[in-house]
Amino acid sequence: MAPEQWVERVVKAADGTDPADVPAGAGGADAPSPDQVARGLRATSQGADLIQILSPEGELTQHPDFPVEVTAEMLQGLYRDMVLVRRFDREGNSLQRQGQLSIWVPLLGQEAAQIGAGRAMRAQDFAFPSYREHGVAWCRGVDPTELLGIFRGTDHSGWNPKEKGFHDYTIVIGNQALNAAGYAMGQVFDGKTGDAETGEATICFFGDGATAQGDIHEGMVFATAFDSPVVFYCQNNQWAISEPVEKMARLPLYRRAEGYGMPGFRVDGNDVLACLAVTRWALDECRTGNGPVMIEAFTYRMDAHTTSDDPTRYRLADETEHWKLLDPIERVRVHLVREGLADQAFFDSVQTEADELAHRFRSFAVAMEVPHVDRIFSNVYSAPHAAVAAQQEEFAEYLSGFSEGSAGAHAGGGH
Ligand SMILES: Cc1ncc(C[n+]2csc(CCOP(=O)(O)OP(=O)(O)O)c2C)c(N)n1
Ligand SMILES: [Mg+2]
Repeated sequence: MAPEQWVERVVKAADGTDPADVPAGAGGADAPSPDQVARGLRATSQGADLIQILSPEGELTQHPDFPVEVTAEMLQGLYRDMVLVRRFDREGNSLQRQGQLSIWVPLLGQEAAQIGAGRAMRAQDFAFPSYREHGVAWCRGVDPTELLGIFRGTDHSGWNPKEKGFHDYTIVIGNQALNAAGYAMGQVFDGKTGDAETGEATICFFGDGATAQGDIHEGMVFATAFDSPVVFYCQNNQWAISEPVEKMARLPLYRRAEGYGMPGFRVDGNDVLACLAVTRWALDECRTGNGPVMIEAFTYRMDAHTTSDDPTRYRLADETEHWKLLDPIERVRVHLVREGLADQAFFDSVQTEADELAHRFRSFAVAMEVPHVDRIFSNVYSAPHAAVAAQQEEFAEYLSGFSEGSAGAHAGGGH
């Protein structure tokens, strides 16, 4: 079938009309062009299938399929989480600009998507992040200062993944889907699922761009084949560096779930309550043995991809301005104020706490010491290895070629 015919068929079918009943060429003068249809099919708009509980105006409505008990204390907690996470995220950006970090990966705009999912997890669950999940790290009890080693270039990690139920950051796009699928298969083999209270679940975080990677496909195939307890949580922030999601996906990403044989949902990624309710449901499905599940959190990356990126080169400011009106923190604040669930003293105390956290984050960063150059070779294998020893020797020789002083114990820094 020629592409134009296929497109025409889809338009008719979307109308509810049986394509067989439509005479060829009966589109009429108002019929959209093939190009318009292709654009309309793509994954850009929020769509009627978006699950939302707290609107951008701060109005709360329960969703029939994902009821969630909402208390003032809970909303205050989620607000505090998001404000604190945003505050140290902004500090990370500033530290990089001032030469204290090699790079920073901002989460601005994705606070609700991350805090909602992070707070839905139970202690026994395990998360596999990409590199932007500072909000999930926060929920897992990773101190923000523990994130700094990777971005200052002094460490490969900074926390104990096993202790936190939070894996190391993964820079290789999509790779964590394989780790997550494998880990979740292990949970099945070890009989860790089945109990609604004590059962374990895994959650895998990845971006819209990552869905184009083979690793995500393979992870989903294995997870469904082994009925594994893994939630595939895609933060569709609509950009993969400079590549817009509509270039690589014709349909909303969550609809791919059906092809693998698992349920898929599209949640308003700027609505912390919706993210919490849907992820909690999905994790519970997994822990009781009904996994896997896919969630697409539809959100927006409000800052650059990383501090190495300049988004003004490829997207218009009015797009970002539009998304500012959908700010994930503001809608919670508006709701708290309007419903009288928090007073000014509460907001002031969160602000003070945020400033203190930023100060602690900054002080920690600037005081970090450059590790001894030998450290890069020390954790490759648990036992000495001839190849690593040879590389270490070669590197030492290379460094000794520099002038006195620069090849000393602290060479290799340079922020
Ligand atoms: C296998 C692989 N290919 C390419 C890259 C370079 N890269 C880094 S981030 C990125 C875009 C990822 O976009 P998305 O999955 O939407 O996540 P986001 O950064 O938006 O959170 C790419 C292509 C990489 N890190 N790994
Ligand atoms: Mg993206």
